[in-house]
Amino acid sequence: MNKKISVVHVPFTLGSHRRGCDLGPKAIKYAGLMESLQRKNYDVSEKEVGLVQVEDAQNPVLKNLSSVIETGNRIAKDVDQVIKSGTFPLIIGGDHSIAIGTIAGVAKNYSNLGVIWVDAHGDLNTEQTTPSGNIHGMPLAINIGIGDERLTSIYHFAPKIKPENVVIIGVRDLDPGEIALLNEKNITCYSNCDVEEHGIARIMDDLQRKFEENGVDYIHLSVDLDVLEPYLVKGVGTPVQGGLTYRETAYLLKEVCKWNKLVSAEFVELNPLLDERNVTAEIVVSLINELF
Ligand code: NNH
Ligand code: MN
Ligand code: MN
Ligand code: MN
Repeated sequence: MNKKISVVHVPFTLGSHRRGCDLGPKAIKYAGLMESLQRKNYDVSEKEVGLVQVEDAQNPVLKNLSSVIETGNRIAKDVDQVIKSGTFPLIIGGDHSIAIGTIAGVAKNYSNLGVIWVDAHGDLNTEQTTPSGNIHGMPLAINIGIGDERLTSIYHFAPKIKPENVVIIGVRDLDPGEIALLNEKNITCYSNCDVEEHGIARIMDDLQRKFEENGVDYIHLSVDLDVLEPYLVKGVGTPVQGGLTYRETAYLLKEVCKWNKLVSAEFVELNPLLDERNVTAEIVVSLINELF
């Protein structure tokens, strides 16, 4: 693993219906992220992406579209630069709509990028299928090139990733349109029940083989904190029962790291306004320490 890490703060919240994800990066910082990485002798720096965050109700099926687009381009540019400087970007959200920008920035550098999407949700909605109009329910669809052209073309190229290089883990709340897209694109998906049935170790072995077969040498990891059991992560806006345990999540992170293919990672959807005594942020810091 690369010894130079840039912690990229992305305090964006307009992709979600609840306000508060903009406080996520500070909460994780105050939970001791920098110190814990420095203790392991990583050369860690920090930067904050300059965001545009102006609420608009113009489009009920693509809420706050202008801010998501402008912010996405800025994230992409910063993440791209971090990678080009030989540094590992560790992106701290922010709601999951920021992944439109992060993956754009990473994929600019790696044409056959693999993505591991760890989430209770599929994030495969479009403006036609969304039940909420919230763009944080759409980033995975957008990254495979499905959805409004103004979103899929962020950072001036599309698609960012191939559906066959995407895997979803821990999912347990899919909307009808998401199920249709999953099937149509034949996206590899392990639900919470699959984790129960096969165990996380076997699933990770299968994934390692899959990426090997697809010739994927570089992987981006996207962790939506709501993948964990709700009692562990109070500070998330859309909790769903039946999530991963801490131990399963830690195993997943450690295993991905062992493959030596990880080029970027993000942790999103922490909403400190919903948390108790910053405990969810402390869990994030522990999880990041499992990864590095
Ligand atoms: N599927 C729902 C929607 O599209 C909820 C998405 N919420 C998330 N996704 N937190 O990870 O609105
Ligand atoms: Mn998500
Ligand atoms: Mn989610
Ligand atoms: Mn193994």
